[in-house]
Amino acid sequence: MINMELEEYINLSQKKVEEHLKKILKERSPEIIYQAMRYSVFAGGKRLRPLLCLLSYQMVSKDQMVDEKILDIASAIELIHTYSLIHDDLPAMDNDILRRGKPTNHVVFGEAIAILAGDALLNLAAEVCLDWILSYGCEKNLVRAAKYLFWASGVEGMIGGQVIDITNSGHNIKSEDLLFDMHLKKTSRLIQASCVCGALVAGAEDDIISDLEEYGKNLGLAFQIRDDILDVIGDSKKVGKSIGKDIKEKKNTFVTFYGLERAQQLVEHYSNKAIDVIKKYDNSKLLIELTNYLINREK
Ligand code: GRG
Repeated sequence: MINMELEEYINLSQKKVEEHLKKILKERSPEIIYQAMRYSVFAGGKRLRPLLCLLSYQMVSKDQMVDEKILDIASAIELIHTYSLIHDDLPAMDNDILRRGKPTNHVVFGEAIAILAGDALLNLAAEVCLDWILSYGCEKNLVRAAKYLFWASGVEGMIGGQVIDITNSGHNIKSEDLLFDMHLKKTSRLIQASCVCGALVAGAEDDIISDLEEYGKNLGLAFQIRDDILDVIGDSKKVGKSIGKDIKEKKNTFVTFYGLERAQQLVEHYSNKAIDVIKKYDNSKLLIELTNYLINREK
């Protein structure tokens, strides 16, 4: 069950992010590349990372409205997330034909255009961030936010996590540290960056930024573990995934490492850790509700 206030906030923020992404991604020429970029950006993603960015901003600024100042970086995060999914689905990586219940980018546009569409989204994210920084007179916190975002998406983050994943698929990871390192980089980093960017744009002090960073890191783990569980128990509900695919292909997931029961305990452990670090803040109610909603999701 989703709380009414959270549902309203999710609807409002999704609408704002959607409008902003449409402005950023107007169709130009060459048509095919804009079509490929728009196809995946508007394919029905949850917009979780922009939402976390907006809610973290709101926790610090106590501003109930969606401020224009946060929308550029929130949208840039979604562009980076989308690029990572397009590339992750490619034949050279996961070789998936469905994402969010629809044919993947390379199935529709061909491999070369899908690679370029991913690259173009990453470039566009950088351009959006730089224009944003310039339009606010190079405020230091905005520069810090953009730097954090690109650090989190790079080799110390998402790309590094993907490398660990690819180089270990086909055999079981034996080390708990490596399993966590992989998921902290691949999944948590961009989620924690969403929270840190929100806090930075709201002008938070360093201790609040660290708390939101810790929140995002633990939420990212809980979210990934729940995702791994849903891949096993929720296949009929989880759109666009084939049954037990990760297990068949010997992907290293929290479920293959720990089994279902322990994995579910870990979801609770890391979501509690996430909540514990932000519950002292007056305005953290919606972030806490979102955490509970995400870890109980069925798809
Ligand atoms: C190719 C550089 C590169 C990285 C790929 C993010 C990623 C790394 C791979 C995607 C596959 C995967 C299972 C990632 C774990 C994180 C995750 C559960 C992503 C899906 O995020 P959602 O559920 O997606 O927010 P939607 O569809 O709602 O946008």
